[in-house]
Amino acid sequence: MTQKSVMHSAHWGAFQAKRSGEHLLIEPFRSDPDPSPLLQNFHRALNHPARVARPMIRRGWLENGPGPDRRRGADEYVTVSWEEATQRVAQELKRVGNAYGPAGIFGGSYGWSSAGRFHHAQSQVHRFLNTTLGGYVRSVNSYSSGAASVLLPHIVGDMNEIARRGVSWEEIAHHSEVVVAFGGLALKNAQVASGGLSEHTERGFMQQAARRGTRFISVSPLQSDLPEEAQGEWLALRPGTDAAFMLGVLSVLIAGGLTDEAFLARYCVGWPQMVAYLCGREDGVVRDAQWAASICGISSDRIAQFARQLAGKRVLVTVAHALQRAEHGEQPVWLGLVLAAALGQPGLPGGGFTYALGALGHYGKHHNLVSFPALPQGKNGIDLFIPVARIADMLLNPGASFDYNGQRLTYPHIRLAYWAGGNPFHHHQDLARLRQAFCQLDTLIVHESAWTASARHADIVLPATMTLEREDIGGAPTDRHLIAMHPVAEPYGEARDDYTIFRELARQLGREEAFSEGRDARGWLQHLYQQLREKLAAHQVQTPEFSEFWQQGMLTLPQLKDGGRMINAFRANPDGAPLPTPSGKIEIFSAKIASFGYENCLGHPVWREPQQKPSTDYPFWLIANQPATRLHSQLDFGDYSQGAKRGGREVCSLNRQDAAALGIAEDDIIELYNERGHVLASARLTDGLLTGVVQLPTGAWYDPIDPTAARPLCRHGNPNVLTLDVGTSSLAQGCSGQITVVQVRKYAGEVTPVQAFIPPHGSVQRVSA
Ligand code: PGD
Repeated sequence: MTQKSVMHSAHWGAFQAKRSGEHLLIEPFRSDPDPSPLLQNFHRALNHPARVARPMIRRGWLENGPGPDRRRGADEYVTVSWEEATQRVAQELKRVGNAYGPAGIFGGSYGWSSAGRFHHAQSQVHRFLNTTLGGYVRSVNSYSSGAASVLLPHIVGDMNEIARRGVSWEEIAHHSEVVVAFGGLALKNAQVASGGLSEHTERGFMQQAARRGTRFISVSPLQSDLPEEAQGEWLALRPGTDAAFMLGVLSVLIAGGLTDEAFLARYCVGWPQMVAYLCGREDGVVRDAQWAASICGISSDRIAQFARQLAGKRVLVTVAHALQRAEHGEQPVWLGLVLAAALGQPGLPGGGFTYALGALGHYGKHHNLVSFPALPQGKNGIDLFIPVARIADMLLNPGASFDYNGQRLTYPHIRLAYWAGGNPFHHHQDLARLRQAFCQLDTLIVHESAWTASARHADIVLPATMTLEREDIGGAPTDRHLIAMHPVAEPYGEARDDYTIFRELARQLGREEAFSEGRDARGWLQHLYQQLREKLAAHQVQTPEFSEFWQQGMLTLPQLKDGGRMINAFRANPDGAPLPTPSGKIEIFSAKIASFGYENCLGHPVWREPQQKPSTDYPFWLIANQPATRLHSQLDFGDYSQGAKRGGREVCSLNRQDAAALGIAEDDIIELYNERGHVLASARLTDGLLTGVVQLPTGAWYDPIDPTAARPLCRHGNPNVLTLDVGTSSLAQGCSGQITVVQVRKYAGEVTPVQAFIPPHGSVQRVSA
């Protein structure tokens, strides 16, 4: 293994890396103006004791064979050879495949995995199951944008088109007068982008816009959602009440004659129905500023002032992922679009509606001229799917029917789940319920590089390499740099890359040629790169041979200057170049959605009170948002993530006044609890959030004292112990884990150290690389 510094890439940045003893020395990519501190999480990751070193099988599964088992999550592991592990996996796949067909196998395998186009774990799982077993039950949509990705095509167009090509950061810097960011524009979110992000430019664009005079207004319960660079205003509202606030704002605009009626008549359908709802003609309830104030906690005067200042300005409205990751999460996204339309802004440079600006480093950027070819997935022989966040419902209720986007679907009976590149015990809600769900399976197989809680619930754990231990090509559709990802270290212990694991399994299933097409990993990289060259050559763009690219470490790709393309084209044409909606216009009222007859998602946007709201027993809102010190749960054992913990525990922010009333001081260990469980965290007192609100980020590895408890206690600080596992609505069935309600107290029980990073009992503790 070379000791010279080589190029590499992660979801949070490109970099040069080289080994120095047990450490990794990292230099951020030279063209990155604002590299992410998340790179520090790599420093000591390669040989961390939390790595999975050898194939492991859960003792209960090994001794009793496949079948539902309540010991999952609380059992010992037995080390086995790769030969035995792959034989057992192949045998079990054959058994399930023969007995139940692909309908018995869940291969959704949700998760962000790692950067690298070829070794992308989810793509590898899908290709493997399609080419060897004829398919699998899949999942659709994401935990990020479950509600928006289903809603937006009905009312304006494809979510990715809106988010990535809606309005560019350059346009904002040059044209926007007001940017209203529901859920803010926190830079911690824009520092990551799936596939890689070689240049972090959001901070610079925000500074540039603010200098020119753009007013940024963040509407959020958390002050930290608006970076200082934006020099903006914080409008603090109660969690989950943005829809009510927006309805109040619309009422003020209507009452003041400040709506753009010509735009609404020409480019939208359904404004009259919206007005009828606001004015009380629909159901007798007038949704004016006073009505909104009583729900969202912002005074009616402030709502009115806010509305009036927007009129006549170039206004951009953006709604963060977080708002739609909640019960009725479709509503604030829809209303954000309606607000932009009422102001007549969609399609004007730097104005209108954009979805989730700043939520990922992809958004508000330009697309590459051509995309990097994806690993072909093969053909899935069955068409059975679930909305991704309904996994526990599916496993607990086989045969039950459910609603989704106008369809009545049935949960299949899953016997085997295959996971690589995701951590359900990070991403899913109500973890005690998720454990029960996984206990129903005959077999759970997980490929992991570290002992995450998901690995600890698996029957068979196969050790996967990290990207740093293999070669790949890093790239993303909105990143102009293609990175040759050189390996920095030998694989840890006996770890293998997912492709090598699947190729061996395919061989044992008699399908190696179908899976591999005769290529090794390098052969695939050359093949995919060659396809890219051909795509570019069709546009008269010449590129170097693979060997030259590999040696140079990087290739700059041509990009399209495509901000706002779809919406701009739509507005440029007086007849409205049709949008991809049923009417060809912005749908303030959707006849299609209305035809589904869902009480929890009507034909136009509304305010619906969530079932979770503060009560005497659970008086605090808990915001469980994205962490600032790691990507989701990845490398939670890394230096940067660990450096922000206190006593090894995650930090929970609460308002000083609430803390005083509860007798809680800075650094106290506090307990957050509700009907689903208990979580410990270290208290941080602040004035930067509303009273009645506490905030605990996601991503601390689940560390239950008793994993089998009905209401487990996580001593590390994983908020998904507490969140409710319920879909956003019958329309999208998205994840609603952003907000829940809890009680908070100073922890009075026995304090034991966090054990999340110690491998489970019976497994090998450490292997030198
Ligand atoms: P990660 O921590 O990124 O979380 O959920 P996701 O499952 O994506 O997990 C990826 C896992 O893949 C890691 O454990 C990593 O070790 C493993 N891995 C990485 N590379 C490889 C590889 O090459 N091979 C294999 N086999 N494994 C690999 C994220 C999800 O959480 C998302 S996207 C969102 S937006 C949601 N956010 C929230 C939220 O805001 N609030 C709550 N309450 N809950 C959420 N859950 C969701």
